[in-house]
Order: sequence, then C-alpha cells, then structure tokens
Amino acid sequence: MDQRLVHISKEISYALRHHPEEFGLAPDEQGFVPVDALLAALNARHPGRRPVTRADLEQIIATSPKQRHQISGDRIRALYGHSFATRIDHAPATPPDVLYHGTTRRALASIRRQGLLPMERQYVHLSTNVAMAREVGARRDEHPAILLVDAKAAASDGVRFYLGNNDVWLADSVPPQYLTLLTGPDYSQSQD
Ligand code: HQG
Repeated sequence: MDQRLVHISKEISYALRHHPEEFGLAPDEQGFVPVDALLAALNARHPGRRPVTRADLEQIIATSPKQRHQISGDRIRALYGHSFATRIDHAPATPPDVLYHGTTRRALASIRRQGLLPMERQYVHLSTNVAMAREVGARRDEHPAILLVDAKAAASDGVRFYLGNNDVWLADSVPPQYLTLLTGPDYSQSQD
C-alpha cells in the first residue's frame, strides 16, 4: 500500500475509532457511517489534497495487511479499536480455545492483579496467533510479553467474546485466572 493510502487509512481509523464528531459523523450502534459522509469530511479537511474516493477506501481494505475497516453497501466502519464513549455493539461469538495478547513487560504486574481491561478502548483486544500478539506488544516494548488466554474456559465461565476480524477478537475484560505468561519476565514474580 503506498504512503498516500497508509496516511488515509490512519485518518479513517482516527475518525471511525476515536473522534467521529470531529468529522461531523455519528456512527450507528455497529459503528457504521455513510461512505459519502466520510469522504466529504476527509476531503473538506484537506482542500489542497487529491480527493479521497470510494475506490481508495476499497483499495485500502483490499491491500491492508490488517483488516481494520469494512464497507457494507453505502456504509463503512472500523472493525475494532473504538475508544469513543458510545459502545459499539459486537455480536457475542464463541472464541477459539486459545487466544493471545501482546503487552509490555511493565503492564504485567497490574494485569496479574486486575486481568486484561479495555483501558482507553471499549474492549480488550486479543490475537488469534502469537506472531500478531508479538507485533501488537512490540508497538510499546521491544521485548513484549505474550499472554496466553484460556478463552475456552473463560467463555464457559461466562466471559463474553466478540469477533473483530479474522485475527482480532474482543472481550469486555479477561480475569487473571485465564491468563498464562508465554514470553516475558516471570509472571508470578512480576512486581509493581
Ligand atoms: C494494557 C492495534 C495495565 C494492554 C493493535 C495494552 C490491536 C493493561 C494497553 C489494537 C491492563 C492498551 C489494540 C491492566 C490491559 N493493567 N495495563 N489491567 N489491561 N492493559 O492500544 O491491545 O494496528 O488500547 O496490554 O494491533 O495494545 O491500530 O490495546 O498494552 O489489535 O489496527 O493496556 O490496536 O491495531 O493498549 O491494541 P491499546 P492493544 P491497529
């Protein structure tokens, strides 16, 4: 994906995940906004820039290594990552037996006590594979800690999971008893 599209993709994530109001957008309960309204808002913010078109959005979705956005008819949404106040509805679904979460070594002590919490976002984000969890954790720590989530046990105990995209699962929170440290400093010894 060329730099122009990478930049647009980031701006779309900002608009659809975090600050739709800055773009005059009001996502529905599933996070969708009209494609035309998004394009108009993007282009109004950058009058000198080559206008963004629906074809650009389709190309971003088709070529991005991560499936972040989805177009359905004349609407578009972010599939995960939301932080704005109105919680997006994701349909509860049965997760794979195990999921992974990449985080910083620094966060481990608090996670050991509290479990995984959504923090600034609406949901906790979990990965279907270790490589992706490592990539997520590496955004903030060059030697990220990887947690294994016993999603099967958590789900059967009533923790709710939701599908983000094919690789990203969401949860309201994950209590510590379902977490095991795969890579990182000794989880049981981690201190504040
Ligand atoms: C941590 C990106 C202390 C959590 C990624 C994480 C992902 C705790 C941070 C998606 C905690 C929140 C989301 C607790 C959780 N105490 N720290 N009890 N519970 N944390 O960015 O999962 O590329 O909101 O471990 O790839 O890192 O943008 O969540 O380190 O899929 O599409 O609090 O965003 O996707 O950080 O990342 P974030 P995340 P994109």
